[in-house]
Amino acid sequence: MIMNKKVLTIQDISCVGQCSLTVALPIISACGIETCVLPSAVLSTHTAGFKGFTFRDLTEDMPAIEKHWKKEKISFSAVYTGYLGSTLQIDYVKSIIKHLCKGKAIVDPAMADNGKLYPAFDEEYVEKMKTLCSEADIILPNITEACYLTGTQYKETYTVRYIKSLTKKLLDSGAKAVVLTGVGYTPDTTGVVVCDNEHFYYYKHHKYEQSCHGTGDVYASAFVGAYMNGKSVDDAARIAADFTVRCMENTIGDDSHWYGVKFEPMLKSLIDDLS
Ligand code: PXL
Repeated sequence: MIMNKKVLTIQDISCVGQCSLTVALPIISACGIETCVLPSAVLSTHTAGFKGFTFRDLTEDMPAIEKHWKKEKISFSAVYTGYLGSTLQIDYVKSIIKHLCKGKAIVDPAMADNGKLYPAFDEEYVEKMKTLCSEADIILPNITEACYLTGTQYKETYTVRYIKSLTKKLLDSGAKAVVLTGVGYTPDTTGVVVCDNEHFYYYKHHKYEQSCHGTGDVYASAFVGAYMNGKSVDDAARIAADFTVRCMENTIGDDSHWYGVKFEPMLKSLIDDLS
């Protein structure tokens, strides 16, 4: 019998803004992987730059959804979580992972960037996110999130030693592997660190002066797509980095597209990288 891989991704629907589910669903599907979704919340737009957005928290729906899936004997080859709607929701997400995930739990603790938490989150949420990360097989924080998760002071410039101590703290707290994004030691480079208790890998690439919103979600989704295609964590991290850079190159200079990256024309190049 053919067992197709099926990923469940749990994150919000920002109706407009090119992040979270509207990015994860097309990218993972383009990688040839069946993608099931559990929306954590529905927002009219994302929260970074738009004012007056609506926010409907879907926490209450989650236990009934899990119950129905259990009844239907539905399970997933992996669960990938992103921006979640509430602290209580994190408990429901853990239950879904425990009962319905047959493979890896991949957690993007999407909650902060550039030294600051996103508007919807507070310290209580950070504490709860720590517990989800400690149970994950792979976590994909940026440096800001890694600092919040480990109680480390955020720095804009840092040494290899600082990064190694950050990743060690994350591994010590329970995550089996860490993919740390946005790590650059010189002004014109950035990159990604992949490590577990046995190895440490660094992939460096060009850094653009302009940052683009939503690149964390594009990166994590491409990582999941590549990883579910059988790529190693290192290779998936590199493929996702190259894809994200191409998406940025396709977006920078288009000021009307300040809210997200134009990833769609780049999907073919991601598919080509998987072969
Ligand atoms: O890209 C992360 C993200 C996802 N979802 C929502 C957001 C953000 C970042 O600001 O606001 C709703």
